[in-house]
Amino acid sequence: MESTPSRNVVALAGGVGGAKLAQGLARALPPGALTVVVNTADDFDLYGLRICPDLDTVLYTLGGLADPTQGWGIAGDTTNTLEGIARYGLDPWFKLGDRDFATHILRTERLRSGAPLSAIMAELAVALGVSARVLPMSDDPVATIVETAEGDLAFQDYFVARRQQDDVTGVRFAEITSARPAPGVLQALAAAQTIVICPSNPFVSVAPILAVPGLRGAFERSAAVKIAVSPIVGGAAIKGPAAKMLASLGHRVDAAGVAALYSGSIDGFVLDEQDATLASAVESLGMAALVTRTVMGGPEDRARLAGETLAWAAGFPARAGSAG
Ligand code: FO1
Repeated sequence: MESTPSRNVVALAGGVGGAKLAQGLARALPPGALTVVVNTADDFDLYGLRICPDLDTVLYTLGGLADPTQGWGIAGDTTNTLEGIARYGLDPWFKLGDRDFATHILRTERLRSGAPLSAIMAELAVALGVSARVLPMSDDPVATIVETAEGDLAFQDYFVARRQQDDVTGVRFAEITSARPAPGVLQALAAAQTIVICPSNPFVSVAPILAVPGLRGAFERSAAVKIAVSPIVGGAAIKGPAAKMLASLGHRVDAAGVAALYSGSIDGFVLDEQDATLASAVESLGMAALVTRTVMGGPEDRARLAGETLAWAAGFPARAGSAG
């Protein structure tokens, strides 16, 4: 895929859709141009280990290791450890593969020795041959709490154990007020010519990133052209509970409903060709609309969407103070 003129690009990502577009951006851009800022509010502790699903999904996808069917975990991984855990009578509800366990074991050991999460992820990225910069939104632990009629649920309890069946009445982020942006995040936003909000869940993947104190301000002050890619196609989420959350939280359940959440913060919104008739509704929110194929297949297709998005962004007028 041909490199685009954009030099510094920041992607805000969480979940499988975010990882896929991040991979496309990494392929479409020259080496060193991409920084991916990843949601860490899904992180949790299990079996004494620190699990960082979104960071690992981005890392494995960029490293070409991700399971192509699930989008998370490592392709071809075995489950001997979980089977061993099940023999002790525990329900292995969160599917951790054996090789994936290695990541959690080493990360946890390094965290206990006092290393910050951002430094650990940089080490893992080098080991996996990932050249894009993958930054956690924060080195400080933050936890998404999903508010439902059944009460407050820890994120992975809602997402995996209860299969996203509960109606979500609210979302909040525990410990967010004391979280600081990870080293490099604010600088990357300030230096970016383009910021891409990946097709990630706006409530539980993108919102926690922007809720880290100082991060939304840096995003809004950045002279970068800001583009979001819709995670909703034909009124349904490509993966996960985004559509159900839009409905239960009182928003319109389509790509324009997502665009409205970003209204006032972004310059452009990319929506799928199935949703072409929504382009004028998106434009009436005060942003430009690009209609293209957003449902991503393999790595080439991800690079195609990334290339189209970057080329479109490069055509927006430069802002005052822009480094680009
Ligand atoms: N998602 C599931 O739906 N079921 C799982 O058992 C599961 C295990 C898992 C293990 C490691 C990992 O990095 C991700 C995993 N995910 C699983 C995905 C994860 O829960 C979600 O993608 C994110 O937290 C949502 O952004």
